[in-house]
Amino acid sequence: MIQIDAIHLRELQMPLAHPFETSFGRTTTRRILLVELESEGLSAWGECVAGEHPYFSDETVDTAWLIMESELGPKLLESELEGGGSCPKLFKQVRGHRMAKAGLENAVWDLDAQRENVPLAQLLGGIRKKIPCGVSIGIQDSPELLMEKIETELSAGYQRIKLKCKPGWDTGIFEMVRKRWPDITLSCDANSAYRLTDVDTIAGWGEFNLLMIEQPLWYDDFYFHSMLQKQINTPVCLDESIRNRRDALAAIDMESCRIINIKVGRVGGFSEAIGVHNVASERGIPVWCGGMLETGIGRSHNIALSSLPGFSLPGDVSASKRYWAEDIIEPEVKVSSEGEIVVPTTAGRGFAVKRDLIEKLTVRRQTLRARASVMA
Ligand code: OSB
Ligand code: MG
Repeated sequence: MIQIDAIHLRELQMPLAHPFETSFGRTTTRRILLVELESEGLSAWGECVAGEHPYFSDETVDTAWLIMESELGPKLLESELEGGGSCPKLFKQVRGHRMAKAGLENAVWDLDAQRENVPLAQLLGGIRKKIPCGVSIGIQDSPELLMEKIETELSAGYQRIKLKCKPGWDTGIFEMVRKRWPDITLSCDANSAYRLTDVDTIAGWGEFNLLMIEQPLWYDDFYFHSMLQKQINTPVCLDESIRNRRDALAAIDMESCRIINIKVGRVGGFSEAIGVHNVASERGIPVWCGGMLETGIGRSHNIALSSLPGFSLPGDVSASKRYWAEDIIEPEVKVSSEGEIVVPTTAGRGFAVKRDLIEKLTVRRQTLRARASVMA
């Protein structure tokens, strides 16, 4: 049984190497919420992927901090755990706050992998030795800048290019990109920027041979995505809408999508991510691992998850240097010229943390401790 002695929460302020723009806004600096668990002399890490603003999801760094501190942290410290898989039941009484839950649960999985002396990927049920990588390219200041970015990423070896899009940065852009690169694997992500009345525009993208269109409609919708999918040939991929395994079941059953993006933070932790992966695999729906501009800690968790058999499409998990001047782990995450990341084979996450750098970047911290057991 696992007993947690202390939970250390910290917030880091980290400037992105390049600003990242989606249909909901531009991010230049990330507020990073890290969880460190202390247990029997071991140290395990998790990253809560909530953003500064409630734009991608309804959580923020501040709500996640509050919920971890006041609700989830105390539950974790009071309990004996079998592993990360014990967390969903423990946290069940708290509704929502899935990114906060994932930050803690994923750290417990890391701890368990260290205790068992196995790679985190193996503990999760992973089988892949290498994972295929794609990139998500934000909306740029000009089409020319976008073309340069794509050129750079293709030269680096990435296997799939995903373009962020929105009305006004869509059809013309796809046309330009396809003219220059007729055969690359290309997809787009609208982050809910369209409505069902845009069906003709979206159907028109059929000529660009997109691998998928990610989350075109409302962030909380299955029904209208199902109406849309029936009217277009390109597969819809859901991101924001899929909160858990049941959502995946419903979306697949309604044919709201033909592909699913799994983000471990969005679904509340590794246990639920495996659940989504399993129901999708059983129904022949390919999945891939999404990203949330993570540091190396969240990134190492994404790599481990991506090693599961159903992750058959290139994910958004890419090299550290695309995001950070200096990542907080070592070695940093590297992508080969074939566009692959090697899954670590050492115990736990497989990447060491740079404690000095983390200290330097920390702007807020708090420690929660287990109540000392009463001595007889
Ligand atoms: O919708 O996948 C998304 C980043 C922040 C919020 C939402 C999304 C993204 C990305 C970037 O697409 C993925 C990454 O490179 O980490
Ligand atoms: Mg997305």
